[in-house]
Amino acid sequence: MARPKTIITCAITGAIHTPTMSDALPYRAEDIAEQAIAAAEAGAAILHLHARNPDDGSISMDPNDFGRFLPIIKQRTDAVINISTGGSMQSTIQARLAPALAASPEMCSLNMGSMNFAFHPLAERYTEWKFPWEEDYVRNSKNTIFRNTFGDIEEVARTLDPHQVKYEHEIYDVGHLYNLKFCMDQGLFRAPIFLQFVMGILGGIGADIENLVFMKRTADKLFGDAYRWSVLGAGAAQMPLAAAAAQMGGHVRVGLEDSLYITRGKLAESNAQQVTKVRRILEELGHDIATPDEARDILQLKGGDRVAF
Ligand code: KMH
Ligand code: ZN
Repeated sequence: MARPKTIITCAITGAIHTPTMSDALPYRAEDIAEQAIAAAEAGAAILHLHARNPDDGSISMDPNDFGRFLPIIKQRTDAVINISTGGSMQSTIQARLAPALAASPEMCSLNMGSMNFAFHPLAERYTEWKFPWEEDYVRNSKNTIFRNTFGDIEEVARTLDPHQVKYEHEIYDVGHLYNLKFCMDQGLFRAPIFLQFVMGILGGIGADIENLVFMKRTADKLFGDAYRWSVLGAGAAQMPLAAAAAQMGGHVRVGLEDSLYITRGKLAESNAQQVTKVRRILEELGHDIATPDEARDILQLKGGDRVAF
């Protein structure tokens, strides 16, 4: 039997890192589009996207800011577009949903539990900041709760139900798998579900292989063959966990949202550089990389012609 192909997702800019931390982090629409297109050309089948304010790189939940890059990416690649509903931790779930509701993409992220989601230790690395919002934003993560109640999750599922979006369920800890199982039993999601094990965020599970095996075993127990899965390791865990995940039969996620580095101590020049690296590692290990259409098939997506951008 042919070995299943490995899907590479690339998360282009996210909502954790700030412009001071890397000149490569894109925040203007044209830069987000260029980096997304280059990541797709390098082998990413799925592009996980956030928008930012073009003037200062702060987080934007404005559907118009997404609208400035989505059509460009669609015209120049066949990649699957995945829109974040994580957004800014201060926003309501309705505001976080608005970009996905406007764009009706093939995929959206959906965070599966409320948690501490902290990156304040990063602030100690910088003495000067490019933009005034950045330092407070990073330091305040010490005291913010990333809210994703059962009510919030249900609101996303019910609002987007007519759009037939496939979710990238963000699983930051083992308990989130049980939250998802409860929601599955309520009939909120269609199989196959797609899990993204997010490992190494301060507030979530640590990024090591024992934990990955535990997460996968728990998912097997709860979902049987009704799920597909991928891993993202935050920071230095990015490439090692991607290699481990692929060997365990999973898919992988890279991108500047999750790590600004290409190797220990060296900033990545672009998202495409990380995609190229992970692709090389996986191909060396004998894995074949999924095209966007193969990813659509594996995840049973509605198709790139059924989006609203
Ligand atoms: N905004 C972060 C707290 C996602 O894309 O869904 C988490 C996040 C994940 O954005
Ligand atoms: Zn994200």
